[in-house]
Amino acid sequence: MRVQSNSVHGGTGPPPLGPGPVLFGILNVTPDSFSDGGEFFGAAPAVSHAERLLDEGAHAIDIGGESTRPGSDPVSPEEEARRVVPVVRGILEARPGTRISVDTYRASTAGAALDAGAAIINDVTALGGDPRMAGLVAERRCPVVLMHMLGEPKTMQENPHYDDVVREVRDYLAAKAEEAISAGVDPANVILDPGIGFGKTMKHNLELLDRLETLVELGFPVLVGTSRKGFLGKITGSEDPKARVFGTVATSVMSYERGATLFRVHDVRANREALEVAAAVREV
Ligand code: HH2
Repeated sequence: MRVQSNSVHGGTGPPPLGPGPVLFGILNVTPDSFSDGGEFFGAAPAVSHAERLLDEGAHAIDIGGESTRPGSDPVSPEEEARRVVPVVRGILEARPGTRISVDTYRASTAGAALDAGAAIINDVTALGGDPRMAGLVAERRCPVVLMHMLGEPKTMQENPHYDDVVREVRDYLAAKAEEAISAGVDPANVILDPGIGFGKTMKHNLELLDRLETLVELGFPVLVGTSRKGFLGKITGSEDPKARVFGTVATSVMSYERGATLFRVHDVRANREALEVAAAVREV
């Protein structure tokens, strides 16, 4: 079977939820992202990489103009929009109808990207980074990813502490979903994300993955972003992020088993094929 195909390439509209797993291909237009910084910096290389991700089977492209790797510094809002908006336009010119998500916590960047044709906002601050963001996504009626993060990227990996990471992340996401809905966001447009690696030790990441059902039970679609992240390298010994594809695939499949339906990945083909197999098994 093919991983779902309906409702995904429409460009705009409701969240890309399929009968099967949905893949967001990662496109970082930054000089400093942890695994691919500088590679797709500039509109032309970024657009051709997006085309490659689509050819590999991505259902949406998630464009980020600011690295959120541990220790990273923010860029100015103007610089972020300058990086992202031409890439949104370029992808839609090359592949009209592509579903584009923009990884930003700034309403100005989000608004400019939506004007250029983006369809989804991926906010790693769960609408907490900019007081205008909730109103914007409510008004534009677009799907929004609400991600959990403890602290901020500059310092988030300095000794993160939880009494019960799964309970605290679940309570945080439930509260953020409620806040978004109170601000006018359609509940059907809310997607939740545990924020793997964002203010979490390896044990925290593993506990969240192991008990992902607890987040799925909140009743919103769950997106998981483990792709090439450091905790995988700690387990397998793969220091080069690009060599962490097998570990990433393992987490995608087990997250799917626990009810996640959206996967933010660099290596689209590997994750797509593994998830197609997992979906076929489920359908037997
Ligand atoms: N992870 C990263 C960035 N954005 N968004 C969501 N919703 N979930 C994630 O897990 C997530 C995210 C970090 O990965 P990457 O984009 O590859 O690196 P960088 O932040 O260095 O650009």
